[in-house]
Amino acid sequence: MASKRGKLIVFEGLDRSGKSTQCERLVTHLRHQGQKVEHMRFPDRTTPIGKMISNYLSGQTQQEDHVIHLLFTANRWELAKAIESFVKEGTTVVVDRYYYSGCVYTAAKGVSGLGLDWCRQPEVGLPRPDVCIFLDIAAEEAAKRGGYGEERYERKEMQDRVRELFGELREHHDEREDIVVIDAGRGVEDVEEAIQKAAVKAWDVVEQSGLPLRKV
Ligand code: 2DT
Ligand code: MG
Repeated sequence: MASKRGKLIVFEGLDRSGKSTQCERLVTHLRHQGQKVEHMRFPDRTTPIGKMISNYLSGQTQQEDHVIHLLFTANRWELAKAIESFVKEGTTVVVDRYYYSGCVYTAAKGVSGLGLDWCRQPEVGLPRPDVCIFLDIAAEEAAKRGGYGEERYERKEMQDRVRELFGELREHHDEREDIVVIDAGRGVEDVEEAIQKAAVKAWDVVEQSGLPLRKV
């Protein structure tokens, strides 16, 4: 019998929506169940491209808007093969942010010609998540959780626009984005429970259908 493949699970949401906390909790939960799990995050600031992105986000360097968009995308492409290999060998990959952030954060800048559709093109062909868990919270609520940091994009107006665009991505491209919305304005345990349910559901679909890992 062919061994079961791993799953690709992505977390998305605004800054301070609880992504990192919930990613860690899900990883721990799955490992306790005896599953092999790899935890990744984008941007992955450890690669040479990731370092350029990190310097841009901290304000140390400037980048033209198309250029930084493509660097974020390239940062995913550098790890695409690794993700595919993990999934193939039976390891589940849990990812903190992915191409959805890539599309909406660039589009939220409002630069002419840099809409959601343009932004999504260079992502086409990346490993496609089995489920994207979107932690939904209003920007005001998120800001109450210790406030925003110093990085580029961590401003209320930008966050409001990002949330609207996540909504557009879901509504207009429902069938290709695999997004499940979770109300993240609740307590940590309630959110965690909702996430586990969503993960199990996506899981069952993959197991029962024998669906291979697809491409964006
Ligand atoms: P973190 O705060 O999660 O480190 O993210 N971003 C992220 C983009 O603009 N494009 C992308 O492709 C990704 C993955 C979101 C740092 C910031 O980078 C933004 C917040
Ligand atoms: Mg941040």
